[in-house]
Amino acid sequence: MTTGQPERGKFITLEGGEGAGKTTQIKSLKNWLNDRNIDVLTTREPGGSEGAEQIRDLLVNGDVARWDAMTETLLHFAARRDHVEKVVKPALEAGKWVISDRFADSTMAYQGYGHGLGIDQIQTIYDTILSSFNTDLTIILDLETEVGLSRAISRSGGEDRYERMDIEFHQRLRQGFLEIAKNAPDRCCVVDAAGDADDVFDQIRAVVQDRLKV
Ligand code: Z5A
Repeated sequence: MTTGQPERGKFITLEGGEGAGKTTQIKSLKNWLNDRNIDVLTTREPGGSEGAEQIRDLLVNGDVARWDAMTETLLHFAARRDHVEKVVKPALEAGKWVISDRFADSTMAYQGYGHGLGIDQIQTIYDTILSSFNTDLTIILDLETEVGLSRAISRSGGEDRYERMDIEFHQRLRQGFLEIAKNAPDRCCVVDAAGDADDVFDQIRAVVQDRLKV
């Protein structure tokens, strides 16, 4: 007997430092999944829902020091709660696969490691806001900090609030992402993002095939 409910979709996130190539790779991954008859919603954080996009504006613009680490973390989680409840969960329940450009591992890396708030505080907030909800697969694009920053700045002109943070901050968050992957090997996979876009996509496709049995 069938219940008529579609099978829940998969939630994939791409993570990494500035200019790691997430946006570029998400386009290729969506096309590749569509070719396999998988319906895909692409989204991003901070943002992805109307309210979260408004909060994004507070986070990516303005003075580098405008928020302390805890306030910044709470703004990211407020945006995330709205995004998950209004966009991500309904799409997954409708059977779509959702690919998000950044998710909660960015908060752990940027605010937890980068700003030094620490793993335990971020995890406690995560558990309160999202309970057991998590990604099915998180791909972390790893790249030399300087290379990523120069890619990002050549595209955006260095206007973004986070791009203007100092190099040590960006180095801490790179190490943070590598530690996150080490602590959650079933959910996360690190991909070397130094090669050209096709080379990076070949690695991502292999991970998705292996982990999600596409
Ligand atoms: N943030 C946070 O602190 N806490 C959180 O919880 C969350 C986020 C969710 C959002 O900015 C900021 O919020 C983010 C962290 C913080 N920091 N910043 N900045 P965003 O979403 O606007 O920016 P981003 O996520 O860092 O994206 P990005 O800089 O646009 O990078 P990307 O999406 O990873 O890369 P891309 O756009 O695909 O590529 C960048 C350039 O490199 C572009 O010109 C490409 O053509 C080029 N590119 C891409 N791939 C390659 C390869 N393989 N070789 C050479 N060139 C390449």
